[in-house]
Amino acid sequence: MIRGGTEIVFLGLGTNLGDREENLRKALLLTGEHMGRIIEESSVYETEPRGFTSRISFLNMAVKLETGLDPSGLLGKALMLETMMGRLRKGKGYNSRIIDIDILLFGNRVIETTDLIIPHPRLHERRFVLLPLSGIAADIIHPVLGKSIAELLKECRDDGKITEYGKNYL
Ligand code: PH2
Ligand code: MG
Ligand code: MG
Repeated sequence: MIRGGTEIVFLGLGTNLGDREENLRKALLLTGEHMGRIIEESSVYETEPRGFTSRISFLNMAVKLETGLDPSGLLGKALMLETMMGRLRKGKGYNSRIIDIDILLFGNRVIETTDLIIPHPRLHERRFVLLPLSGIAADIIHPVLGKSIAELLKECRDDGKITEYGKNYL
């Protein structure tokens, strides 16, 4: 617990292996059980893989969460849930994955440790993060860049293909 209080956190979820819809459903369930209370879910988007090559596109979404955990506790849970769902981490660089759970924003905190950087260091460069996030956090100000998520989306140069896959998806 952080000084007995709770914080609002935004998570990014991504999957491009196996039954992608089922993976998101399961991740949402586990997130609600282990990480905090889910307040809002974004639409789901189908997105072209960025930063590595794969024939299988991603499903990406963002989640608004209220948590009593501190950032390193929350990261520990995210990694635990990824492992519980069968994610294997291998080699360097990006690989296809059953589930990726990223902490995008943690209140307006700025954190830089060896294990954890918040806000997520590539958040503003990735349309597959900004587009879902803008649906539930358009007016939230990025605590380092000093711009809203909506502004960052407008300025984002990422031209990866994205289509809306489903609303109210659960
Ligand atoms: N995640 C990555 C690397 N590339 N591309 C898409 N479309 N969606 C992702 O979630 C994603 C990615 C690293 O976490
Ligand atoms: Mg990621
Ligand atoms: Mg990750």
